[in-house]
Amino acid sequence: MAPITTTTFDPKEVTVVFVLGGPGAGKGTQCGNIKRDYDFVHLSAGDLLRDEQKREGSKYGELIQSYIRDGLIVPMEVTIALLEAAMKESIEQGNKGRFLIDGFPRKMDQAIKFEESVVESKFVLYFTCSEETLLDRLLKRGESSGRIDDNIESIKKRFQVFKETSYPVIEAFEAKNKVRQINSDKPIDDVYDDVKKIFDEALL
Ligand code: UP5
Ligand code: MG
Repeated sequence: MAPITTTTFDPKEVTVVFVLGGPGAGKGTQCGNIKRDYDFVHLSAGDLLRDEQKREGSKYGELIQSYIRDGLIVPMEVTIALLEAAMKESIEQGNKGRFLIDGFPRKMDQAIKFEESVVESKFVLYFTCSEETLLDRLLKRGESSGRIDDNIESIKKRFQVFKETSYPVIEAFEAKNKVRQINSDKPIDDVYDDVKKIFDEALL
């Protein structure tokens, strides 16, 4: 009898790497590098939420905007639906099914639900960085990003939510031996040298 698959995608066919780290750790920057060199599709949960927030007719626009401004985590149903739809669309377009999921999961319920219903992750790439550096980067980016959460009040809230709510997700994956940790408190190219070692070893 064929095994019963309960997830949307078969982990033998679809590879998911969760890319996690504090606000401004360099998740998006390094995903751009990995995508270029290792044939992955980069899906930033934050970007998907920002796009949905701007989409005309979205019933979640206001909700997303207020959650993001306060650094809070948008209810998982919204984020998981956006990620799953983006994954399906990418595969339909002929992509291989190799995904970097950036900035998600950042709450335990999201991690459990995604792995139970969408697909299990292969591993977690976790960028560590001092809060001082993160603050410098985000304030600098805030001069031109137009992001409603790149201001000191929102940044402080984002740091707090990361420590209280998102870090436990990393610890839970760590307990399963799935975390590959990289210090991102150094120049972009040096961080990427460490990233490459992990991806080369993972033989993806
Ligand atoms: N930079 C990057 N690397 C550098 C380096 N090594 N040296 C010097 N500078 C470096 O980088 C940030 C800035 O630093 C850039 O200017 C870059 O040039 C520079 P970036 O690569 O953008 O870092 P990243 O980790 O992606 O930072 P980001 O601000 O995107 O992280 P967040 O996790 O805060 O943002 P995200 O978009 O993931 O989420 C935003 C909000 O969306 C959340 O707060 C939450 O409200 C909501 N959200 C959910 O509710 N659910 C989700 O699942 C996801 C998001
Ligand atoms: Mg980002």
